[in-house]
This record gives sequence, structure tokens and C-alpha cells, in this order.
Amino acid sequence: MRAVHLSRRWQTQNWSVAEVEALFALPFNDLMFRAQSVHREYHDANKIQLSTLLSIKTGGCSEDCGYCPQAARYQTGVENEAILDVATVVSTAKLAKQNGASRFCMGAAWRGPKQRDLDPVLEMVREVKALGLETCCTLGMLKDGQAEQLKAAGLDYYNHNLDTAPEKYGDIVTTREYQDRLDTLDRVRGAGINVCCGGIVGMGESRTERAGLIAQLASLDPPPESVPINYLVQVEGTPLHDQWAGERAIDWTEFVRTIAAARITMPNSFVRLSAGRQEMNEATQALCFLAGANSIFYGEKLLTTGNPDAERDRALFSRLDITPL
Ligand code: SAM
Ligand code: DTB
Ligand code: SF4
Repeated sequence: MRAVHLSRRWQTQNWSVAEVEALFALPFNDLMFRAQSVHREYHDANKIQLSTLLSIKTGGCSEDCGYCPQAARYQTGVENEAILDVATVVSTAKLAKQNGASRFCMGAAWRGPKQRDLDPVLEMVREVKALGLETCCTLGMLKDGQAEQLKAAGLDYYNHNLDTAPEKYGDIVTTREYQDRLDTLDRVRGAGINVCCGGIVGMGESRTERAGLIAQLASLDPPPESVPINYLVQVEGTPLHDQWAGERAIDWTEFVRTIAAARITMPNSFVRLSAGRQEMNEATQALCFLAGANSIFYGEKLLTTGNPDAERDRALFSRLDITPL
């Protein structure tokens, strides 16, 4: 199996699906050793980056993403809310900073923003940036020129996930194509914004499809600076609720393997242990950190679902001797 060369730091490694699958197939301890070795070569193994999420526009989304509680067509109990005012966003960002977050991520339940949606977001980005926080937005698909406006306002990262392998995608979302996602990522990259792009594990995909997602992400040129790996949060009312639970759920070792494969194939990226931490025990989270995850969402809420309390995360970090970046 090939080595990752230091001299090719931010270069795409062009991992094939078969090569990533071969990583997944390693004995667990060998995979962990390899992931931790790569991790130490590129990162401080005892430091974790903290991002706080805020839903700036909740619910009522026109899309049909099968996992998502914010799609208008599913009865999930999430209400359609108007966009938050800038002052509320800024005060939430201030609190996040006081609590120790270094990045503030603003999410909106849109297929993509219209210009009248984008204008208030640009103001939010300017003001959050002025607090000394890194800024991130996830607003859906971008049209020509929108990424440039976000960049000019001070946006550091744009989150747009590939979600799953190309061949699995049509089972999960039908209202837009895989290629649409790649096009938005190109626009973000073209505007000089850092790319945050990952996916979701636990949606009934095969191991080959998990490897396919990782191979796609690692083959982006250059790979995303930030790679969120979400474990599906099962929300009642969504098509994926209860489909892959109980006996049909993947084993926790398979989730840890996915983190390790992301770390090995994207050595320089921050790999974020993202949604699903509340449903995960602390020992599994610790193994994810050992496998090379070095970022989390921090604060009691993701967008509409729960996340461990900041206090609990601080206690876990203390027991693991981890400090925030
Ligand atoms: N509407 C925008 C979009 O889809 O790009 C931005 C917000 S959307 C909620 C951001 C990402 O959150 C999705 O691409 C998906 O990967 C993740 N996500 C949404 N619901 C989730 C769930 N129930 N479990 C895990 N991840 C989820
Ligand atoms: C990402 O990959 N995960 C975050 C963030 N990017 C926007 C969202 C997780 C959402 C989980 C379900 C919810 O809270 O609505
Ligand atoms: Fe809408 Fe984004 Fe949810 Fe899809 S993931 S339904 S685009 S909010």
C-alpha cells in the first residue's frame, strides 16, 4: 500500500475507491496505527479545533434530502422560521467565542440563496469576522458571483457536502444532482474561500460506498481544508428515520474506520467528528480522535438537533488531555 508523501502536502492524491477500500479492510489496530502516524506527521495530536453552529434560517426547505429534518415535505415538527436578525447572530457568535470556539458556522435551509437572502448573510459574515472569529456559511448551491460576494464580506469557509458516494446519491436526494454539488464547490474554490466538504455515514450505504465518498473527497483538487464526517442523526418524519437503526445500523468500528480513512487520504485537512456525537459514547469519540479527527461542533445544538453540552465536552477533553486550537 502506498505511502503519503510529505512533499505533496496539499496535492490531490487521487485515491481510487479500491485503494480506500483496502484501507477499510486493514485489521482495525493496523488502520488506527497508520491513521495516528499520518495524523502526528501533519497535526498536533492533542489539539482539537472547535466550531459552533447556528441555524440562521430554519425549516421550510424545498429540497428532498432524505436525512434532513428541515425539508418542508417531511413532518418532523421543525417549524419554518424567518431569517434571524443580524444582532441575534452576532450575540450568539460572541457567546461562542467566549466559550472557546474559533469558528462560527451559519447554516440556512435553502436550496440556494437568492440575492435578497444573501444580503443579510453578507452583513452577518462581516460582523462575525469583526469579532475575531473564523467565519463559515452553509447556504446550499451558489450561483455565479455569489461566492465572490461572500469572500469580499470576509467568509473563510463554505460548507457544502457531497453527502455520500456518487452511485448512492440518487437514493438520498432527487431534487439536485451530484454534479450540482461539485459545481458549487468549484465556485467556492474559484473565489478563494476554503472548502468544508464531507458527508454522512449510516444511511444504508455499503462499505464500498463509504470508501467511494472518501475517494471523491480526497480527489477534489486540492482536497477540502475541512472534512465533516457526520453520523446520521435519525429524525422522526424523515424517510431515513429508523431505516438503518438497531440490527441494520453499522457497527461503531465502521464509523471509526471512516474517520481513519479520511485522515490517511487527506492528511493535511481538518477532519471533523460532526453530527451524531450525542448518540455516540465517549469511548467511541476518543477512538475517533485517535483515528485522526481533530475538529468538532461545539455547543448544545447542531442546526435543529442536539449536540453534547459544552461543559461535557470540556470534561471529556480534560480527561483526554486535549486542548482547543
Ligand atoms: N441547505 C444547505 C445544504 O443542504 O447544503 C445547508 C444546510 S444542510 C442541513 C448541511 C448538511 O448537514 C447536509 O449536507 C448534511 O450533510 C448535514 N445533515 C443534515 N441533516 C443531517 C442529519 N440528520 N444527520 C447528519 N447530517 C445531516
Ligand atoms: C455538516 O457537515 N454537519 C452540520 C453542518 N455541516 C452544517 C449539520 C448537521 C445537521 C444535523 C441535523 C440538524 O441538526 O438539523
Ligand atoms: Fe434543504 Fe439542506 Fe436540508 Fe437538503 S440538507 S433539505 S438542502 S436544508
